[in-house]
Amino acid sequence: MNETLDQLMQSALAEIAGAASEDTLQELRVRYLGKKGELTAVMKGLGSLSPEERPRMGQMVNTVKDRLETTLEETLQRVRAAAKKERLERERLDVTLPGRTSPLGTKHPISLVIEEISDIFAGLGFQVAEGPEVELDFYNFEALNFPKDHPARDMQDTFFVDDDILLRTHTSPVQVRTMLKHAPPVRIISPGTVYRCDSDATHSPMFHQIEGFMVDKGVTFGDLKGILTNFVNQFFGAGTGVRLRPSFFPFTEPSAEVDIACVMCKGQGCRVCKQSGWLEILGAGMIDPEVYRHVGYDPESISGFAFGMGIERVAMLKYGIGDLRMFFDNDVRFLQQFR
Ligand code: 2NL
Repeated sequence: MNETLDQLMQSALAEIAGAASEDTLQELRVRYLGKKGELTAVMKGLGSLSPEERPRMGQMVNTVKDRLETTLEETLQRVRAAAKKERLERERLDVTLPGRTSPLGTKHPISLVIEEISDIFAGLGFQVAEGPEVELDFYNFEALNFPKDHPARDMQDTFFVDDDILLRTHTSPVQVRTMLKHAPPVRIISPGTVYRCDSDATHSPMFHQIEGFMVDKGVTFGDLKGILTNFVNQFFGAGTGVRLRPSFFPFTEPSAEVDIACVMCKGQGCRVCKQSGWLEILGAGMIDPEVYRHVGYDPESISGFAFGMGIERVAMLKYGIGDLRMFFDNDVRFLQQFR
């Protein structure tokens, strides 16, 4: 055989034999058999040989080419098999191991309290209603008899989006929307997120509220007291003391603050109730005729009561949570305790 061709073949075979990876083999294929490869160059040189030499040399080149191709292919198979074997030994998979379940999250305590309160009022004939958190001034203030210069309308308390558009400061606008849509009798509670421009250890600019109202023929202050006492006894435990104190709200007349006997000391007096034995949890009252005027109800033929409470406050009392900020820190060690 031609000496240069033989040398070429020997060095190619040696290099192929020493290749340990697919990449190296690919590089060698290009180097010898590629378009600009060394053997390809020899093939291209055949044209310059004499007609007598050409067939013999051509045949030799082809033999070398076949040999290199076969060897490359065999080596490739071997390298691949070795790599696979190595991978299988390294990546052990025990198919008999139990599967990894994705950990289940927990409901947020605020959601749990909203659900529990909603369930209690559902049992008393109330339906749950929801509404937008970005509201019109009319539903949030005007229809609820808040005078134009009422301090709650001030920039200090309300997040305004525009002159007439704001983040609702309570869920009462849901009640207004309901009354505009449905004639009495109606019994609705509206839980949800509300916003006030206030932020310190005991105030979050985003918090939660649940409001409720009932309007029908002949609804009295006695119904208000009965419904709310029933709720308190279901939520805080049978026999929890309830007390009503006169108060004021723009949208109710008369109005009352509802206190419960302190859940910590059972009315004995402690730090939580500031030694009074009582905790304020609700505001309530008979719906003011001025509200009925805005929603087209006839105050001469119907009457009703409404109430509102802060979810964070009752959740803190029920679960003994000492700091409002716990609700919004998203610490799983806190959140996982509520199942
Ligand atoms: C509180 C007091 C209250 C209402 C909310 C209400 C809604 C309509 C008409 C009349 Cl549409 N009243 N809601 C009434 C009295 C009190 O909330 O301290 N909330 C945290």
